[in-house]
Amino acid sequence: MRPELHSYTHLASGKVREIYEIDADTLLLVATDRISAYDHILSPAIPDKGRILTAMSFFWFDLLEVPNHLAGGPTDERIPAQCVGRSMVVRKLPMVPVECVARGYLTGSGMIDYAATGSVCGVALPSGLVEASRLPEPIFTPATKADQGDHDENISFERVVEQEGAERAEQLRAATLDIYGRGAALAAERGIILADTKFEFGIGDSGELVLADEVLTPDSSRYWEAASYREGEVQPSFDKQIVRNWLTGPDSGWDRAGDQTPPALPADVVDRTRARYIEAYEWISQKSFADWPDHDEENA
Ligand code: Q0Q
Repeated sequence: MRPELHSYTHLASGKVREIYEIDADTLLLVATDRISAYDHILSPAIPDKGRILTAMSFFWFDLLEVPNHLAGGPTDERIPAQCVGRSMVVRKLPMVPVECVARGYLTGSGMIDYAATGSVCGVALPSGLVEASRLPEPIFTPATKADQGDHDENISFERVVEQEGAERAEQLRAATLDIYGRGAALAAERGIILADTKFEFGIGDSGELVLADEVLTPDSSRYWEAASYREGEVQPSFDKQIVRNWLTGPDSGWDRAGDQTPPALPADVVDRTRARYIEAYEWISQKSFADWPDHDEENA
């Protein structure tokens, strides 16, 4: 018999995820089906988005073989029935308060910083780069975690050294670039450009870095379809472009510059977006999403 979700203490909500305390040493990370775009939580939710992105994290944790915070599998008995397939049972760790971002391509806040300073987080880049340029090599561009609703603030490596010490800062940079490089290489073989990603690390009992949070998902990374990559223009998001195009197109009646809440997404936009998330998982993992666990009706 699985425990009820309400038997756990709710600790925090992210835009699309929830975190609960199972006991003094263990947390439950629950991915919802919510989708966010243009800093709004949209409705309706995308069916199975939480399961698909959880399946992705489990795939990457298994493949990467680095110390991580998982404390159970996708059907662990501590997972409430309705959360099976979209939850991770994880070790509660002291978390490093640095958003560890790796960038292989220039876009987003990195492009803005580069246009203004020729560098990103103090890392000087060659002149002449444009939107979506592939960087000569991936760079570590840390950020401080913003409150929900605000954007993270890019900081320099020197700031990380001041905050965490030189040895820890070097470990964070090395681990971030190593894991990103391996993930991006595999994704590229399978038709997806991981343009950038954000990791969170905890500290293990022996002081070692432990990879935590979600890993290399479309919510923590920019996913671009390699076949349509064109340097010099903003790339379509593999997973969110269908939603963005509808919201900013003629049919939604929504003005992104206004303060209105976005209208509900039409069923076909929801369906096609769900299909894109499944595609992303199946292309990268070479597994069928149909085999991934779902809510546990028998042991509810
Ligand atoms: C922890 N979060 C993220 C979050 C709101 C997720 C704290 N193993 C851990 C983890 C993890 N992962 C965390 N704390 C201690 N040990 C993860 C940002 C926030 C909802 C879901 N916050």
